[in-house]
Amino acid sequence: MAHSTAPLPAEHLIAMEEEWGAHNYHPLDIVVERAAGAWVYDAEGRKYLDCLSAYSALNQGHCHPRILSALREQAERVTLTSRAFRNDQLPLFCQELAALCRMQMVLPMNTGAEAVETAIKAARRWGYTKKGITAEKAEIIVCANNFHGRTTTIVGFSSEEGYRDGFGPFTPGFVTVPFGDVAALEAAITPNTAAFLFEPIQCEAGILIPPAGYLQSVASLCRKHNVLMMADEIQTGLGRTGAMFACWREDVQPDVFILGKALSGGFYPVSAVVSSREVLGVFSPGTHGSTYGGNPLACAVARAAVKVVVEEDLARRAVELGEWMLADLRARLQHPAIQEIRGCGLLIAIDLREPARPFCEKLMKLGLLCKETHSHVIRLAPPLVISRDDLDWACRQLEEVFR
Ligand code: IF1
Repeated sequence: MAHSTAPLPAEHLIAMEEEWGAHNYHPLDIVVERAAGAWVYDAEGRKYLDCLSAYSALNQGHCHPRILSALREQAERVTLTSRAFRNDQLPLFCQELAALCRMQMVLPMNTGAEAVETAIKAARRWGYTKKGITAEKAEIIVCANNFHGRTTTIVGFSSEEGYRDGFGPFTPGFVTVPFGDVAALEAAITPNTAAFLFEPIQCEAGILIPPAGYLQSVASLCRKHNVLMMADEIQTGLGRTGAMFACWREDVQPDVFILGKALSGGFYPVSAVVSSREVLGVFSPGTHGSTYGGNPLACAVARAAVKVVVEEDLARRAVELGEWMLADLRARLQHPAIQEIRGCGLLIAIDLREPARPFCEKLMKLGLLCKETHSHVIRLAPPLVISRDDLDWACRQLEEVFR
């Protein structure tokens, strides 16, 4: 039994996970065994079109061959040095990512939440050392219905009770304003405000797209009051919304980009804070770090993942396929349960008047994987490498479910 014989049946694996794994998720009961591009396969040989893409971590598709070979090659040379020593991938990763973002400096971490935490630390230190905020008084403004991760500090400023309940006490220093409301933001700014942390499109909140001009107004407010504009583009960045970064759709360059997910194309957790020397320069040796952050394997994988986004022109694919899909769905789906269909690039929401989960379960049976968000929204975010034919097939399955 020590060697792989017959694979365990799906029900067995599910029971095992329920017994031995913590129950912090309620996944659909498909046990994925392998995947390629936009398709995933279970052990019984059934195939499913992935319209979630691990929440946009798989913009490049599953197991992209170029990223895979970068991973393989690097894994055979050196994977981890720790930052106690230098490695030959980190400088290239930093230079290439800074150039992509039109920024000056990169601070690599691993998960999205860690990058958000890093940006919070940078903003506070910048507030004290550059803006002159009184010690311990720095405030960071965040939006209602935000999603920035799961650490205690981050869930502390979540407005979702389910993310917070039982995890307090929380870190002070955060102020909440409604998303998309410029006047509320201006009213909340005080001399102690170090930064405004936001998602350009609120994904977990239900794919909420702010009013046109919002990001421009936020940028000028932040400039006027010397407040750092910190865009969490962990989910919206790297092509998803039809531009390299969602902020760029409004020609806005924030002070800080926070990146993760597709930065490594699904192979390995890589995140980063990308900003100016003025902001990231607040970190001196010993003031921040991570064992795995900036390791050579992560950097090699991320360099390849970013190259794929650029060279395969994934942002352009997201615009073209997204516009087509949105129009197609609006024309095809006429069902009383549907309140609105909206989207930006290949980030599309079907907003329902009733719970979305039963629809997601029906779609799974038809071979289409997606995930509800905020109970009433079906979120569609296929890999950006998906073909027009596969996308057309997805639309037809949706038509079937909303017949
Ligand atoms: C889960 C949600 C999505 C993010 C933004 C930071 C992070 C995330 C904008 C943290 C992470 C993930 C986490 C994952 C599910 C997923 C999610 F439904 F929970 F809200 F995508 F919409 N900023 N989002 O979207 O990044 O630390 O996870 O690497 O189950 O918590 P992370």
